[in-house]
Amino acid sequence: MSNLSHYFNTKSWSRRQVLTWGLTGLGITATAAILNSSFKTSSSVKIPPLEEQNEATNLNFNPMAILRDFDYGKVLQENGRTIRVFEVTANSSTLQLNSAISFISWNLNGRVPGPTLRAKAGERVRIVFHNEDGSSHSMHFHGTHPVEMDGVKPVRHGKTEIYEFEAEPYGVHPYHCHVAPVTRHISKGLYGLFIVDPPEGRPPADEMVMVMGGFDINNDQKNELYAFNGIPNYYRDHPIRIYQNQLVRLYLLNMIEFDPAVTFHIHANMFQVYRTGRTLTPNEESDVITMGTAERHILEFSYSYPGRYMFHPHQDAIAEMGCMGYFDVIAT
Ligand SMILES: [Cu+2]
Repeated sequence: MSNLSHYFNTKSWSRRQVLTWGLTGLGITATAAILNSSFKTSSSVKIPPLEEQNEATNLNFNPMAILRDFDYGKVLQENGRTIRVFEVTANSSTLQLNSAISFISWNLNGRVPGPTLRAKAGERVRIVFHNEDGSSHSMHFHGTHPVEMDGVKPVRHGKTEIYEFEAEPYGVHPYHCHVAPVTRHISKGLYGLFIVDPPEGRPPADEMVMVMGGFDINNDQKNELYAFNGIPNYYRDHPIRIYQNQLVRLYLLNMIEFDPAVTFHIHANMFQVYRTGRTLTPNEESDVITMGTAERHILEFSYSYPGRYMFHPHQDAIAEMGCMGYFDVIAT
């Protein structure tokens, strides 16, 4: 089974889900035909149970949940067209970055990075963006779209903006706030990934998302802390469990401001690189890849031997300031 099952498998409807979604409402006049909108893993892929990894935290969100959380939106039929609708809300919240440092983030749907929005190439997507934060923000998507949908116009507190366009081209695209100063709006947490799947899907894999971010704690235009998925050193302290000999597909984005480029490196293994997610066959193989800000790739790998393996940027100073994690490879 490929990723297409996420879009076409409608068996997953449950009465409860339909009721829940129906009550949520979108405030949009449409004939709501809610198709599959939740993440379903291919039956041939095994994922270690999240419960075992979900230790009590005082965080607003759990980076372990963010890792494999894909937002497929809600599918509406409107005037004979299929539209995938996403709801995104900007707000502020305090992140406990470590035991000593709390940081007022600007975020989307209460998390840093924002939700991983996912659609299939050619689908119409509608992003309903509510700004509940005191400052003006916007959502600017990479990928192709008309200028009206480019998301550079500030959306004021209390306002809603709708961005609607065809999801093209397939690949891995960042989105981020584009209100000046953009460095500040991004480094405070207003960014995320927009995955556009190729029509034919990709082979089954344990799919995960990592977004690299930096935090400028003291407004000196430099980062004092860094993180994969919002919380410094989270995956160092809570290794990501994966299974031996099972393909991992990592959607990786660098959204670190102030540092021109970083690398990403995995230990004791090589990965296949699909640059910008724009290919179905790998462009190259390596164990370290360089990304400027907003560069992103799909990396695929599997581990042959059980054990704990580090991953981190090979700018070791950045790794030592929070961008550090482990894969915990479970014997099968
Ligand atoms: Cu902003």
